Amino acid sequence: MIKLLLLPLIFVLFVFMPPGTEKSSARRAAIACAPDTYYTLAGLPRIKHPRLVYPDDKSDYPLVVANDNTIPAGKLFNNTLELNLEVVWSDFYIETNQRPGLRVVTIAEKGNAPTVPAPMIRVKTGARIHVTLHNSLKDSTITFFGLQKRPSATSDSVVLNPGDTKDISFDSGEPGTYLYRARIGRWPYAYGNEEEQLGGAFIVDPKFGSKPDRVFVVNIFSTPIDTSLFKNGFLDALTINGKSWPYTEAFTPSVGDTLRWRVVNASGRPHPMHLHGFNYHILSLGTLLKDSIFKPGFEKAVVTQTILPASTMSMQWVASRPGNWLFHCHLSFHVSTDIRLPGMTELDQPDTKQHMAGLVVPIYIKPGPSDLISKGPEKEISLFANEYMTGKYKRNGFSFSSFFKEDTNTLSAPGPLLVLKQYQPTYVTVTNNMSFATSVHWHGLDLDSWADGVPDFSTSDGKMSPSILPGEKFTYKLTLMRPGTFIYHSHMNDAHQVASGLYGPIIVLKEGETYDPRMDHYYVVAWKTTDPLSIQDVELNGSYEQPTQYARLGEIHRIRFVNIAPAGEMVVKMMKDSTPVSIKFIAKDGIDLPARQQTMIKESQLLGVGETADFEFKPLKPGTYTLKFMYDEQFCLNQKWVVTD
Ligand SMILES: [Cu+2]
Repeated sequence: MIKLLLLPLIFVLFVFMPPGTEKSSARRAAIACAPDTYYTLAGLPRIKHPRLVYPDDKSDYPLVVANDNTIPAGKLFNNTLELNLEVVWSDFYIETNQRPGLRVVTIAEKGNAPTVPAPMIRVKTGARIHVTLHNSLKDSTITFFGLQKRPSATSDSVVLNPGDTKDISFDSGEPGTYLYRARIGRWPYAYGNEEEQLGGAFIVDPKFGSKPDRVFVVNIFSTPIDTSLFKNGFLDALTINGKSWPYTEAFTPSVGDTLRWRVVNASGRPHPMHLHGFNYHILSLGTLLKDSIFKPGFEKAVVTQTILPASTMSMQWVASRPGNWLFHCHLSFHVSTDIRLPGMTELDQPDTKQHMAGLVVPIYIKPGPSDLISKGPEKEISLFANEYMTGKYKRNGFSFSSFFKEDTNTLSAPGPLLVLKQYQPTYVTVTNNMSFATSVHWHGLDLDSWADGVPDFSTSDGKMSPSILPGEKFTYKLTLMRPGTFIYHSHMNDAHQVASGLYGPIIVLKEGETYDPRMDHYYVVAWKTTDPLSIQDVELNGSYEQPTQYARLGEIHRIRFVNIAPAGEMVVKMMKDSTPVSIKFIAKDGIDLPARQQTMIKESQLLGVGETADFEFKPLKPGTYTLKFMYDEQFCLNQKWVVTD
């Protein structure tokens, strides 16, 4: 029985977590600080493991080159792309070539160095593609996926036995953002194990070409290692275009630049991709073999979009304000320093405070004018960050009062709701009453970079968001450009600090609007630990069971959903008995959907970490309803609604 109950969770964990990272996070009682001992590469203590390589060791394998996806692979002859790809063993340095790396299987264009991501295939629609594939591995079969015409409902694969060479030809098919990938072994589907770095972009441009863009490919490698050798328990490489933060490519647009990005998730895990400080429009969402390009006017504006395994997104945004910003995966375990390879932290300079790693891209927008509007009287808010014990859990949480009492609910997660007004200049002073440093990010808000809360990084107007040390405080200025549902949360060692309770909801009201908690409801999903063992470890508004909600026939209730758990995607739906009831999807990430994008839905899209979504519920029949927040059919949180006339 226990096993049956756990099965859905095990499934959920497998799908959304890199193995090992959640456990290693849980073992860390406090934030991951750099150790007191620092090494040079020559003096670094070494672990002997067939997959771990050190740059000063002798190696017979070629060095992987990080592929920034600016140059398509192959050569075009008479509208046919001639491509020669080879699967090889290689040495892959995901931070710098002076730090530990991994021995992994990768793809090279014949005659060139292997690359991660795999060489980009990019042609115009109507082109033919002729690929020669070679498997140089002596003992492993390789299966290629995605080398076929688009769109397609069925996935073709090409299997190469050790030493095999094969030739295939196919038409490009329809324009779009796709991917191809290979796996070690003989497999019926495109992803599963994470023993390789074998995914690449596959772009088909329209006949007259695409506007200038950049292509990002996410790859994941993860293999277990004995915890007696390395306490994190896994050797991981989570990379964007072949590099891991802080060594990912930096972007330096000017104010006013329009950026078009294609994001290809070649990994087997979902990534909620979050842009700081700005919203972006989703131009398309695709898979290995099919792309959906949205018509003008139907391109949703968001700050976070979950890209599912072996899926793609293209996006566009305007760099409308100067400063330092991030585009990153919001899944805490994909940006945690726990995913760094052994020795990386020890090689950091003593004055660097790494609190992120993995899937993070920095954006440095050059000095220029700002698009922000602030007007009306100033508002000041005090927030205190506290630590306390509840049962066996060490918890943290925000409160309005400095006198936190553990036996009241006032300090527990989520932090207090901040009801703010559009355009009102709002100053929030955060006082750190905890024993470790923190920093607060105002997720989804358009604001000045210096107030964005990425510690020792967010910078503008000569000011910077600091690491707020124990006993210290810092005042952030919030600018509130849009009414909607937002989040505040720690942006320091997220996997630990967010899971321990340092998060809360923000509602921004339109000018002149008032907040009516009887009609306007927020639901914040988070976890009690980084390692939940049952659904009771998932928190909805800080607890598991929710009080019954009451509504009258014909009333319009607003349901605001916030996902700030360390990992996992949920759907929201309303049921009456066992039948789904339509609710209206009205806003995403604090951005009202234009009327033509509002839809009546029986189940929301998957909403991942760092996503918010608003719905309207207008009951038309009396009776008992259930509002459901679901990881899957069994693993879900419910709230009873009683509707009377
Ligand atoms: Cu991710």
